[in-house]
Amino acid sequence: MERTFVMLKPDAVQRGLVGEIIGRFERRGLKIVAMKMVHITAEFAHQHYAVHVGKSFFEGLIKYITSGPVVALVLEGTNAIEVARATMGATNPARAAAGTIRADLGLEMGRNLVHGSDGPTTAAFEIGLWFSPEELLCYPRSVDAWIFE
Ligand code: DAT
Ligand code: MG
Repeated sequence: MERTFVMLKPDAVQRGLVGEIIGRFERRGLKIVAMKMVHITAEFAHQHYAVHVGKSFFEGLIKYITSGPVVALVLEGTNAIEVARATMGATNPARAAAGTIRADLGLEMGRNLVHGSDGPTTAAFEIGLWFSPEELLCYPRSVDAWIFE
């Protein structure tokens, strides 16, 4: 069982797509183990996107991600990191496969609706940055036996 960090970016909130996007992760079987709505500061955004400091798109990315509230989630399930990224689609919505969140709901790289951790190290860092241990809830679902073999 694996955990990943997912964020619904300000465009997802503004466009009323929160339910649609979370629903896609839920329907895949991923379990929500933490969730909150936050309007992050530029300082916090710099921490979250520290790996992209100095890149040409960095300032625009910080402006976008701090432009309104976001919804932060921790999702749990088999191969959660890979599965969440596959559900989101490629970074550029123009190249994302049909059926993914970014392809079905977006058009441009700078308005690509969602973020998902890209590996186990990133997931551990991002979950720790966004949530305290008490905010991560451990609970069984009655359907788990029909989702996890
Ligand atoms: P991802 O969000 O798919 O993990 P990333 O970590 O490489 O992609 O980049 C973080 C975000 O920055 C991405 O969601 C959109 C933006 N971004 C990345 N590369 C970009 C580029 N070349 N031009 C504009 N925005 C870019
Ligand atoms: Mg990334």
